[in-house]
Amino acid sequence: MSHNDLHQNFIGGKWMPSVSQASFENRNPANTDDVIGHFPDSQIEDINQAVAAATTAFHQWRLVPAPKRAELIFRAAERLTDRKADYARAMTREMGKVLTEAAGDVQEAIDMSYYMAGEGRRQFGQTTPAELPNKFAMSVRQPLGVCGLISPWNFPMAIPSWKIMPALVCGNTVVLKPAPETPLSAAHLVKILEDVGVPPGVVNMVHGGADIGAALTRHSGVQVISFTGSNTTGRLVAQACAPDFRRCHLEMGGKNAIIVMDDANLELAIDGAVWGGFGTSGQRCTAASRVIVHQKVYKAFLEGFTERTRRLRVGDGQDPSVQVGPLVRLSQMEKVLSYIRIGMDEGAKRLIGGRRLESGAYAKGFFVEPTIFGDVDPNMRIAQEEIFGPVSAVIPCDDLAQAIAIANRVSYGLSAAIYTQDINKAFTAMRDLHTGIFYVNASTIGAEVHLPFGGVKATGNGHREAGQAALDFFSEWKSIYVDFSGKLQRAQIDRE
Ligand code: UN1
Repeated sequence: MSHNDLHQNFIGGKWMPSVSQASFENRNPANTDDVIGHFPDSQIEDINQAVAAATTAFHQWRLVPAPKRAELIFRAAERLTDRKADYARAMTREMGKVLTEAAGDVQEAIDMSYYMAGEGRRQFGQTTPAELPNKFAMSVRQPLGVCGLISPWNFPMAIPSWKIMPALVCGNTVVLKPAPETPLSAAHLVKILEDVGVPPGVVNMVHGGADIGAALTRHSGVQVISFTGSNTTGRLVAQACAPDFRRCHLEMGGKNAIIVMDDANLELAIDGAVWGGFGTSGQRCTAASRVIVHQKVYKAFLEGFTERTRRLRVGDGQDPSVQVGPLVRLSQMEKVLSYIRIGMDEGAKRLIGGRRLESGAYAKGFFVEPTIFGDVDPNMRIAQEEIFGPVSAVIPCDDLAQAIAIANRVSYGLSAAIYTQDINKAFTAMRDLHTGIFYVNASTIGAEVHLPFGGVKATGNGHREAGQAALDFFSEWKSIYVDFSGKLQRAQIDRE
């Protein structure tokens, strides 16, 4: 292993190995012979050190004026912009998503950084008349302390930025535990924050697996946890935070539906189903894994959808002509292939795809053909469970009411879309779909950073990230009363 291959944790402003001295490999999912580097396989002691550093740094950082904190974030946005192309290439190599999408992921981090830099001068509270004379009332945002941030592999730089930037601008310090599949992209973001002068201990990063993520969630020095990942892990995070009432944000699965009505612009709907279903190889929480199609256009839609999918180029995302990259790791590919078998066993009609690609250039990667199932019954497992791969389940419907009922009959509620030319149908669906995000004549993916991101039901626990909602999550309100009457005034009691 060459020295350059060996990456480190970032604790208290220093790059250092794990106390364990152990490391794990990061390999390219398009070609597993390609070793990207070795990252610390950290232990609880590393987490303890990072939390201690973040706790110390908090005493000063919380007193830095928010506009000054924001200036550092602004500079981070500028540097990310300068290095966007390099970071995108590195991300494609470790995560697999195609280059244009990796660049989009970096762009999302840039957008979030500029947005939160602006929020440095906009942490508005309320000022309001008090009910008693010569008394003043206002509310201010206060930081919470040390934030434990656990980020997934599917948006390796964007999602860490969604968590870090609002946490910092509000005056918190952070310990980031990035997904072990994509540690390099997280390290790039953290390095930028170091380079622009974020003080030591304000941002810390500890690499490793689920065990140290769990240690972070249990640490009594961590005031708040923000987690994006699976429902199984999310439940453990909530349980770890419950005993001492720590605030936790959970962003978990989705089973997002596109509804295609009989008056839809069918070409546009097909574009949306292809992009939403197979973009990022279906590895988005927001992926369109179900398409509910009015029976009047069902046949035409399926023909067009299948035809367009047949033309998708699968391969190494570093090749600019490729549209669908590999899955992130072996177990993810096996999970997707097992769902494809489940779909066939359940009697869904496989219209295209369904196999692993493993010959020639595909031999060393985790490639699965974009797969469409038709005539899917809404109760089938492939229509109910999150697959997180390039598998689309097409379900016929008779009318809007039935489409909405089918769309809602899943345990998740992240994103949904409708394709229609009828404004009445669009607004009815907008009102009645149980999701946190909704699109009209656009696919289920592509949320922008200045709006709240998150979902209802088993997708989340009522919090949102991004948008102004992120400030609400990463700060605590303090209501302040200043009595300048010079005498005892009793609220609710002194009425004259
Ligand atoms: C995710 O899949 O976890 O809306 C995030 C989108 C992206 C973010 C997805 N902007 O598809």
